Order: sequence, then structure tokens, then C-alpha cells
Amino acid sequence: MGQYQTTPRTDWTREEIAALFDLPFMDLLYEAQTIHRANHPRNEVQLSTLLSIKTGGCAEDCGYCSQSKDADSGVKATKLMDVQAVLQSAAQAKDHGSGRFCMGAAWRNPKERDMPALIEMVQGVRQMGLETCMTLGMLTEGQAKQLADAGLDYYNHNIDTSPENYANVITTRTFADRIETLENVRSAGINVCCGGIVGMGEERADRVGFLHALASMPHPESVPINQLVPVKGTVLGDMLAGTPMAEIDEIEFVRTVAVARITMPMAMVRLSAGRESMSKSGQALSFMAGANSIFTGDKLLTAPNSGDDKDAALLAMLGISAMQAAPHGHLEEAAE
Ligand code: SAM
Ligand code: DTB
Ligand code: SF4
Repeated sequence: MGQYQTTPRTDWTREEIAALFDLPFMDLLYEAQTIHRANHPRNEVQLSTLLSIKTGGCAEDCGYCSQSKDADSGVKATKLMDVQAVLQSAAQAKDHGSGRFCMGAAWRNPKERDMPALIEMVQGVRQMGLETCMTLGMLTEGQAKQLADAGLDYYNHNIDTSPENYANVITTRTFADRIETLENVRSAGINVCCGGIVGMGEERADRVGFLHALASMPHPESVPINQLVPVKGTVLGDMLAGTPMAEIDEIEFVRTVAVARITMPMAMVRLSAGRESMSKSGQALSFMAGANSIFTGDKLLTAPNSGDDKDAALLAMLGISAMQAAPHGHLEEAAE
């Protein structure tokens, strides 16, 4: 250490990443913020809004998810939304100051018959001057190409946890399946948004392995760090309820954000699910640690989110403003 590394490295060892986690907290934050400032505009966060375009009834068994068919969470399954309704919702997000609109579907993968509507959604949202993001499960090479041609800016597909812990969380698709989709997305020229969840009762070693896996691939342009939103009726929500592991310590969460920032200096690090239950100071420390994007609005996909008023107040209190155009997006290209 001592030397600030700003050229993205993909040869991090687990030992190096574990050593970053072990640093005295202030040293870790200082290092992360220094790297952040060398690579990103300071005091700015990118704002995205989520919409669940197809909710519930998902064939996968992700242990954290309220939308799995195996979950008894009370989430009602819906069909894919109409294109016009999606565009209306995107217009509202734009009015509320969001720069990116992320459409999520509770699918193992999209069917061919869904592709025309998905393509219209991407084209329509893009025409409004918003960046587009989708998360639809696994994609074939051909589907990734079709979405890229429609103008999709980002695709979210998470590895979720370390390769070793993966099978404890999901059994219906493998870690390797996820990597294959990520490769299809990247080869199609779509920006990759890939991260995972902490607070699932995993060990520190799993958080090390999770960030090691991400930092060893071509770095995602965006890295969401979700904190488990424990939902009653899901495997993990029920398993952790009432145990000391039910919530990750805020300091350990901030450490995870800082290590993501240091190991992937150019990526946008997204403070994602779980912000609703974080304190203002926990969020402020996460920004200090290099988080520079958030989801706005009062709902994620099915879970509650902080809401615009609370967020506006927090950002104002911290002197943080909304990023006008995120790097990698088409809006920035258009401005060049
Ligand atoms: N079905 C698609 C898929 O799994 O790729 C897209 C939607 S899925 C809800 C997107 C991501 O949200 C998951 O990969 C997971 O990381 C995160 N997520 C889902 N439920 C969560 C929860 N209860 N708490 C925190 N993160 C969650
Ligand atoms: C991601 O990593 N976090 C967002 C986004 N990708 C799609 C979703 C979080 C979902 C939280 C649980 C819910 O709303 O059901
Ligand atoms: Fe389905 Fe995605 Fe939920 Fe897994 S995370 S159950 S794939 S909606």
C-alpha cells in the first residue's frame, strides 16, 4: 500500500483484498476517498429509478428474493407491463430528477415473445433523454445483441456473493451461468452493472471472495452493493430473523463499499437495496468510502426505499448534488 493505484487491476489476490478489509477504518476510508477523488467528480451521486415491469412468480429459488415462486412473501405475480405504462412511469422518474431508468423483471430469462415489447421500452425511455438499464435474468448472445441495438445502456446481472457461498443462496442457476450472461452482455457492447448482496449471514471471507470475483473480471461499469432486505416468507428472511446475523454491522458494510472502490477505481459503486434501514451517518460514510450512485423513489422493485424527500434532505445536508451524466452512458456521448 502507500502507492495509490488508479489503473484498473484485475490481478488482485484474495490476500490483498482481505488485507484491505483489515485496515484501520480511518486508513481504509482515507484510501478509498483518495482513489475516489482521483477518478470521479467529488460530491456527486448518480440517481437511478427502478421499476418492476414484471413482478413475482419467478422460477428461480434465490433465497433472498420476495419474487421467487418458492417465497411465501405475499408479493402478487403480474404479467409484463404495457409499454405505454412503463413509459409513463419513466416520464415521472425524469420529472423527479432521475438520470437513469432501470426496468426489472422477475424472470429466469426473457422469452423470445417478450423481446419486441422490451425493445420498445428501451427505445421509448431513451427517447426521453434518460439512460436505460434492464435486469431480466439470463440473456443469450442474440438477446443481448437485440437489446444493444435498441440502445440499452446498462444491464444488471449480479453474481450476488462469493463463488463458494453461491450454492447456499441459489440452486437453480450456477455462478458460471451468471458469468456467461455477463460475457454476452459485455460482448454486445452494453455496460455491465454487476454486484451482489451482503448481510445474508455470510462470513467476511465471502465478502472478500465476492469482491475478488468482481475485481478479477473486466471491471463492471457499475457495482451495486445491496444490503439484504430481509423479507418474511423468503428462505434467508426467515432463517436470519431474530438471530445476531440478521443485520450486517454498518461499519462492516462501509468497509465493503470502500474495498469495492479501491479495487475497482473507475466503477460507479451503487449504494443499493437496504438504504432505507441505514442511518444517515451510515450512508454518509458509504459516500465517503466511494459510493456514488443510489436508487431514488420510495420503492425498489418490491421493497421500500428511502423516498425522494428524505434523500433530497440527506444530499442537501451533505452538500452532494445529482450527477448530470454518468460516465459510460449515451448522454455523455451525446454531449461530446
Ligand atoms: N430476475 C433478475 C435477476 O435476478 O437477475 C432481475 C431482478 S433481481 C430482483 C436483481 C437483484 O436484486 C438480485 O440479483 C439481488 O442481488 C437483488 N435483490 C433481490 N432481492 C433482494 C433483497 N431482498 N435484498 C437485497 N437485494 C435483493
Ligand atoms: C440491484 O443490484 N439492486 C436492485 C437492482 N439491482 C435491480 C434491486 C434491489 C431489489 C431489492 C428487493 C426488492 O425490491 O424486491
Ligand atoms: Fe427471480 Fe431475480 Fe428474484 Fe432470483 S432475484 S428469484 S431471478 S426475480
